[in-house]
Amino acid sequence: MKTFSFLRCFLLTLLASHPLSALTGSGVSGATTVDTRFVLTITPSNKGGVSGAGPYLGQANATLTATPQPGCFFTAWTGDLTGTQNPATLLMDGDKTVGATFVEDTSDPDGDGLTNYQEIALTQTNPLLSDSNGNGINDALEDTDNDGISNLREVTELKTDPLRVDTDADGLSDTYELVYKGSVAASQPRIGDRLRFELRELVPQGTLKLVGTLPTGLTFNALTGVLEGKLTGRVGAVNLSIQVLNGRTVLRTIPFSFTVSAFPAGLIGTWQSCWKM
Ligand SMILES: [Ca+2]
Ligand SMILES: [Ca+2]
Ligand SMILES: [Ca+2]
Ligand SMILES: [Ca+2]
Repeated sequence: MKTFSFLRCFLLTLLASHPLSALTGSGVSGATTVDTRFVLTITPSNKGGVSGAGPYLGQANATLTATPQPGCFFTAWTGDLTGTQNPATLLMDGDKTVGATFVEDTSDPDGDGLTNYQEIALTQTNPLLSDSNGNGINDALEDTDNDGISNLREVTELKTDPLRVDTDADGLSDTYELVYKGSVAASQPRIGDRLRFELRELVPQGTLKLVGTLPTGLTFNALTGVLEGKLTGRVGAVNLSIQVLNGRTVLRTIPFSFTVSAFPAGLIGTWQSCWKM
C-alpha cells in the first residue's frame, strides 16, 4: 500500500507540472507550428483546362489559370471561386473545388456559314476568309476531305470529321454510312447480303452516274440514285465513283468504295478458332 500511494503521488505531481502534450511529445513549448495542408481540386471542363490543382499549406494563395481550347472562350469560374478574372488567386483556408466554364466562339465574321469555333477547331479553315483556299467554293460548302459531304453538313448535322473520310475508323467511310439503307445499320457487306444505297443523300440535284465495275447482283438506277441488290459475286474491294453531271460536264466526282467479305465472316472466324483447338 505504501508503494501504491507513492506512485500515485508521483504521477499527480508530474501531471500538475507538465502538460500532457509535453509528455507525449506532440508539441513544442512556447511555439505552435501550423502545418495544415488543404487540397485544391479542379473539376474537368469541356472546351478547356485549368491549372493550379494540388496540395497547399494552409492560408497559402493558389493561382488558377484557365486555358480554353482553340476557338473557345473562358467565361467564368464555378465552385469555390467566383468572378471572371483569369488568372485568379484563391486563399486556401480549407479544401477547395473549382471549375471553369468555357463556350464556343459562335461568331461568324467572314459570313461563310461556319462559326469561328467550327473553322478553328474542326474544318481548319480561315475564320476571317469566306473562301480560304480561293477555289470559288466557300468554306461551308467546301468538301475538304472530298467524301461527297460538305464541311457544313459534317460539322452541324452529321457530327463527323470534315477532315477524315472514315471518322470512326471502322473501315466504312462516312459516305458509305450516310447512303447505306440496309437492314443492319452500316453493316460490313458480305456475299449473300441484300444491300441498298441511296446516293441522293449525297447529291439531291443533278444527274448521277456511277463509274466502275458494279459487284455482281447490284443494279443502279440513275434516276432515283438507288444502288441495290443481293451480293452474289466475289469477295474483295469495290471501287466506284459517283459522278455528278450537268449535261455532259462532270461537276464533281465522289469516291465510293467498300470491301465485300465472305459470308458469314463471323461464323468462319469462330469455326477456324474452334478447329485450331
Ligand atoms: Ca466563318
Ligand atoms: Ca472561313
Ligand atoms: Ca467532307
Ligand atoms: Ca466509319
